[in-house]
Amino acid sequence: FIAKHDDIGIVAAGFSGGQRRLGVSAAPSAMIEAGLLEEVHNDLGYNIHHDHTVHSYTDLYPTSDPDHRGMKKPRAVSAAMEKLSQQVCVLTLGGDHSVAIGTLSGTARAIRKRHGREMAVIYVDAHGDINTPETSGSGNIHGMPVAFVSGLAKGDSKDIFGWIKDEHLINVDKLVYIGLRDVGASEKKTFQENEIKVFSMHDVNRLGIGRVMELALAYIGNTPIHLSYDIDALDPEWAPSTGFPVPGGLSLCEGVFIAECIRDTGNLIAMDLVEVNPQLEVRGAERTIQSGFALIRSALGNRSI
Ligand code: NNH
Ligand code: MN
Ligand code: MN
Ligand code: MN
Repeated sequence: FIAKHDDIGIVAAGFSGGQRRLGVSAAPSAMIEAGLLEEVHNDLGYNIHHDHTVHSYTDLYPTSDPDHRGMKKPRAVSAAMEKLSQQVCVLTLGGDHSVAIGTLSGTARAIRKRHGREMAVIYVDAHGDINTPETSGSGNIHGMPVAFVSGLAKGDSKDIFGWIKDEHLINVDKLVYIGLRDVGASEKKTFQENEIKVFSMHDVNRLGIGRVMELALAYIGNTPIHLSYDIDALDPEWAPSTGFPVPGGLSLCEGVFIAECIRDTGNLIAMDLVEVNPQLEVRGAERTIQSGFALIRSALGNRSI
């Protein structure tokens, strides 16, 4: 997959409508200004396909978008993610994690069409992101992407996630979480009822990240992998500039190791990097941006030693 290719599509999905903090839409431009495209081209050696546009998808926002089943901005998020789903790219720079509705559905569909296969998803996050509109306390759709793309949450009309068809769905049997430490009671129930493979921070601390990756990759087997990386999986020490930081997270070293192990499988087909918020400058967003670079470099690059 990407490891054997020298072409890479990059989409800047500066979408922030899945939560209520401004600033997360500025992440792609902050990363590009910090030299991301040059690094991917010059240092990692890829041919970049990029439209030199930061998509905010605000042109797709409807004039009226009242809450629906508790969801905030349901039509705006739905329309934006329907569009992103059609863009199907190797690297997607978010934006908040609602962009995973677009990226996961788009990659799942493409892998079905091109290879007749179901893909695996490795979801690295402090949070479960598997609330349904009915179980969400916040109504923020960035806490629901996995529910929508796995079919656990159903859409309604076409303009409220009704565009998500079977061909877009991911299989929860091929889903692995790493880094969780802030999970709601109903999310926990969903994990148990659906026997979803979760490596929480407790598991990382108990087993060590080396063993966690062995188990995670053995569970998935030889399958194309979509890596959806929420920067808040990292400890706030390494990623302070994010909307919903949770203490007790992955060290940068552990976070990078996850990306390297996935890269080494040769099965990585797509990656999201989301929830960097350069406007939340706890200690200067530079640290968070550099951590994001390290994750991307490790997922896409070759071993330096
Ligand atoms: N679980 C909370 C919610 O559903 C928080 C989600 N926030 C995130 N997810 N940053 O990664 O609203
Ligand atoms: Mn080319
Ligand atoms: Mn998330
Ligand atoms: Mn998160």
